[in-house]
Formats: sequence, structure tokens, C-alpha cells
Amino acid sequence: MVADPATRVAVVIDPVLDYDAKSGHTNTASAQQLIDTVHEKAYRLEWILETHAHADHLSAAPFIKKNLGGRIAIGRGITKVQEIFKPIFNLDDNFSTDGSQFDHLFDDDEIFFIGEIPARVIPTPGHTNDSVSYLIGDALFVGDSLFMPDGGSARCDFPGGDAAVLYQSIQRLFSLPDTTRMFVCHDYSPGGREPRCETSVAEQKKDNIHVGSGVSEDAFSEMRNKRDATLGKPALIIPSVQVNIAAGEFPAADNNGIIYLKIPLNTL
Ligand SMILES: N[C@@H](CCC(=O)N[C@@H](CS)C(=O)NCC(=O)O)C(=O)O
Ligand SMILES: [Fe+2]
Repeated sequence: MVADPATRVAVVIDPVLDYDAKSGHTNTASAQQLIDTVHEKAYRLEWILETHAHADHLSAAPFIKKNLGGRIAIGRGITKVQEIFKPIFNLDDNFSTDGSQFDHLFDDDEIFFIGEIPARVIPTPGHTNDSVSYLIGDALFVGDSLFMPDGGSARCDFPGGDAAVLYQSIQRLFSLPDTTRMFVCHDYSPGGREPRCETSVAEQKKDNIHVGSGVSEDAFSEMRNKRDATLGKPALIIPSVQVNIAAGEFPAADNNGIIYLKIPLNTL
């Protein structure tokens, strides 16, 4: 959550809908914490921002919107992700691939305001086609492009992913002022250390184990592709993507009132 202290306008980035894959149960405990915080601090929520269509968790954007209002937004590249995954999930004709499920699609480098704080949408494709980073004041939310310096970078083997494209996106982030605070989306606690989420452009340029100290695009792509070939799919990729490309909305219930998700066999 990011808030402007002067106006109390707030946004949330990448809110999670808890999901138990074993039982198929959803749960709003994590999202409710965000809602409670907005109430406690008397914030006014204006945006629910997605950094990309996530492949490892379901979005709680519709639940947050229902409770607090705000507009659900993502980068315009979501249309490409929708085009890739519509046939994979054999979504019907009612599912349009123009991003209209979202309230707003950000153009590259679009500027918007959170109260009095300027924000810029920096396109950072590579992990996915639609990945963006949000620069809010001097705080940069990089989604899944970079992880903490000892964590490296995001995988690029999902449909539409591309290691060379991610390298170029990271160079765009590295061109920001060294003092820019950088907040990462995931931390997988390398070596079992405590989870961390904040670093800086300077630290990443110097120490990132995948792209720091001037690693070349070719060396990065080779490393990334080799590593990606060893990674199993995220546990929730199948439920997540079909929901998240619809801005977090579930399909309509069947005639028995139960909602079903699809599992494409032997496809992903
Ligand atoms: N074990 C995790 C893996 C999630 C995963 O693949 N995360 C992506 C970001 S959505 C990634 O880039 N991982 C990099 C890595 O594991 O090296 C899960 O099942 O959810
Ligand atoms: Fe991701």
C-alpha cells in the first residue's frame, strides 16, 4: 500500500486472494488486512494496481474494489497476455482480449497522481508481456523483474516471456537515479535469510547476482534460459492466470451455483 500523507489518497499494488489449491477454497484474510488498514488510517483508495497478470497467486482486486472502491489498472500489454492465454484456456467468445475487464490500461510512461505524489508507469516486459514497474515519488515497485540483489531476477519462461527483453527492461530501471528506493514483489529468502523487500537502484547495479556489475545481455539471457529450464511451474499458475487475465473475476457459476476453474491437460 502506498499513501500520500497530505491528502490520504492511497493505492494498493498486487493484492493477493488467498487460495488453497488442495481444497479449492478461496479466503480473503490477506486482503482484509489491507482493507482494515485503509479504514484505520482513514485513507481513500483510488487505485488497485497490478504489476502483471500473476502466475503464482490470484488477485484480490475485485474484493478490494467491492469494499473500498478504486480503479483496477494494469499495463496495456495485458492484451497480449490475454491473446496468448485465451486459446490455452479455451475461453469463450465473451472473453475479449482488449483488456476491457480492467478499469484502466496504462500506456508506457503514463503519469498519474496519488494525491500530490506523481507516479509513472515504466514498461518492464520480459517476465511477462504486460509487466510494468510503478515509480511513485522516489519509490519504485518493480513487480517481478528484479528480486533482491542476492535473489537475482524473475524467470522468463512463461508464454510471452523473453530474457533479452527483461534485460532491456532492467537497463531502463538502472537508468533511474541511484538513490531510487526499489521495492521487490517477491523474496524467496536465498540461503534461508529473513525476507526483505527494499533495496535501491545503486545496490542492484552493483550487487545483483544476475545483472549487477555490468553483465552483458547475452550472458544474462544464457544464464536466465539455463536456469529457467530447471524451474518447475508455480504451484498456482493454472488457477491464477485464468482468473488474473480477467482482472481477478471468476468465471460465472455453473447451473448448480458452483464456480469451476479449468485445468488444461498437457498444455502449459
Ligand atoms: N515456488 C514458487 C515459484 C514461483 C515462481 O516461479 N515465481 C516467479 C515469479 S511469478 C519467478 O520469477 N521465480 C524465479 C525463481 O524461482 O528463480 C511457486 O510455486 O509459487
Ligand atoms: Fe510473476
